[in-house]
Amino acid sequence: MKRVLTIQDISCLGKCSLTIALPVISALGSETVILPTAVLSTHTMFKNFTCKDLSDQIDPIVDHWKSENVTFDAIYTGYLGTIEQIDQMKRLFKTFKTDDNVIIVDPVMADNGKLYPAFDMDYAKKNAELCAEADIIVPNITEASFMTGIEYREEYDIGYVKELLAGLNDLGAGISVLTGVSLEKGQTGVMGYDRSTGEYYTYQNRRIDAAYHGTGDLFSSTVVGELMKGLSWGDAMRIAADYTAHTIEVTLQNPRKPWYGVDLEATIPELIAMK
Ligand code: PXL
Repeated sequence: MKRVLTIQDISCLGKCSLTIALPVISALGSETVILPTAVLSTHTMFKNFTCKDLSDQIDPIVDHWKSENVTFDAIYTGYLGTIEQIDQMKRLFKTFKTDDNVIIVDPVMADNGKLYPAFDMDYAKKNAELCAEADIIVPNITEASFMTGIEYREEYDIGYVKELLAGLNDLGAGISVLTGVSLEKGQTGVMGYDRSTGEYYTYQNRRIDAAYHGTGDLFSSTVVGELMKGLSWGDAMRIAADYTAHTIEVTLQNPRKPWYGVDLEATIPELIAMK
């Protein structure tokens, strides 16, 4: 069985970060090891959330695992809280990176042209440094624009997407995947660039007119789980995009849908069967 380490916050209520990564990656058949970076009462789209930073636990936990000779087939980082934590991730990567394992960085910090409440431009620049050390990065267009310094646009063509991918490639990651890329009206999906082959990958599916929190985490966690099953990165992206869209649709059909996240519990059985 593959072993995945995922490092993100625990938002106790809200369905994002670890409360998505843990069920999804486990359901896809990998042992999922978690390193919580903070405990929040809810995700940061609620008002008055509490937050206990766990930075002081990260290095001792890494040291303990090292002393136990623990190894990981994948290391996947999502929402991190501070610049210091990004430095801690760099140390963690150095400790656990091997020739065979894969580092996936989702530089969670922004969407729809805006940084999330906790972050500023220094944080965005620091995230760009972390992306440089990854095998695969999965920013959305907003995050890519903050990290590359390329202007954020709501209306764009494939030329703009390629410009962003070139900027991401310059950061240094192996495979850069942009999420939330809409190349045709009514469609949305991903476009990626693989530095080792010079090839682009594009996948579009139907665009659903609803924005839910945590769907980026759902996408990335699915990619990680599918990669661990041995799928190519292109197939992993396709399944993750389809699964995310389907879960949003199922959530919209729930008359008692919560505003703060998608009903992944309803769709996990289907995810397991997706090919
Ligand atoms: O889904 C990304 C995410 C993860 N964790 C926390 C968040 C967010 C987005 O706002 O607030 C705490």
